[in-house]
Amino acid sequence: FAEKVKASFVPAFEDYQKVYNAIAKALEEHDEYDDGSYGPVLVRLAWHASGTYDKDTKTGGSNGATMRFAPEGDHGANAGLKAARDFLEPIKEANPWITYSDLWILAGVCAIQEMQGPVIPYRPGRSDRDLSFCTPDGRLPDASKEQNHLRAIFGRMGFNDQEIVALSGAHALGRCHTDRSGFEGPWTFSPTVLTNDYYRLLLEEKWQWRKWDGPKQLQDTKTKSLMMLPTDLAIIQDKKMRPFVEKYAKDNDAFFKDFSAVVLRLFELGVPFTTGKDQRWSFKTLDAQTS
Ligand code: DDH
Repeated sequence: FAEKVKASFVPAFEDYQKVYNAIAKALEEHDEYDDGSYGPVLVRLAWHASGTYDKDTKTGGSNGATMRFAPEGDHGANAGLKAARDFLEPIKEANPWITYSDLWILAGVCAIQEMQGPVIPYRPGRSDRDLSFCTPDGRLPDASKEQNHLRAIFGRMGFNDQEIVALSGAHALGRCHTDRSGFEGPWTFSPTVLTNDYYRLLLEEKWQWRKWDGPKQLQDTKTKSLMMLPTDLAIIQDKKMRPFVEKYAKDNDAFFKDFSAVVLRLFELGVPFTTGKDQRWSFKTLDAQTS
């Protein structure tokens, strides 16, 4: 009988749109956090859940939500992401049918769209797995390194130079926290709105190494309020990557198009979908539903 009850509820697009709306409303309600939004940290949660993927062993990726467990939750790269997981807990409780792994990715999609980014098509199909599926530490990028490290890390996920640059534009959002990564400050003046400002500022501002006790990071000479990581600098120093930075700095539409395509791929790495690529959904933003 229990099996029958379970089988009788097959969530459809409308059910996921409802969860999307619940996340979007919670984002609006909790504007006391950080720069006024949990959006950036939700995007980072979805990225760190996905970015553990290894194409050779087909391990890691967003299927499993294994960051719920130590050791993965305690990996240095994941410091601070408990804030994002806790933010989503009431939504999981109200919608117990959705898996954590589908919920985290839906939250990433929702946060990007609600922060005025492009639509990220989505399909469910991730299942939660136990701690034996936790990935080893060291699969996510180290911000103190340079382009060869980026190529090794993102190449392992299956991404090329253009895709590394397109993904990096997410740093228009959010900030670094000294009690998380050790770095400090935002990359842009509007850290809760997705724009191509990350690329524009990277090229147009003058950057110098910050004089402080913390880890090596850059600051803009004009306002000294913005930051760049060594890995951010690497994408303009690299001859092959820099043209993509220039392209996205000039053309926000091109950035949005490529960002949507590459984030979609990132969020689907390693997921054994039973539905086809033609069955992805596009959620409506809260604004689009009320106007
Ligand atoms: Fe990132 N990122 N990221 N990042 N990231 C940090 C914050 C945020 C690197 C290091 C850091 C991506 C790529 C890279 C976001 C999204 C994405 C912080 C600061 C560090 C350090 C954490 C803290 O102190 O709270 C490095 C290195 C790379 C790389 O090598 C390319 C990608 C691909 C994404 C993505 O989403 C597609 C977001 C959003 C944040 C802001 C989080 C927050 O709490 O605010």
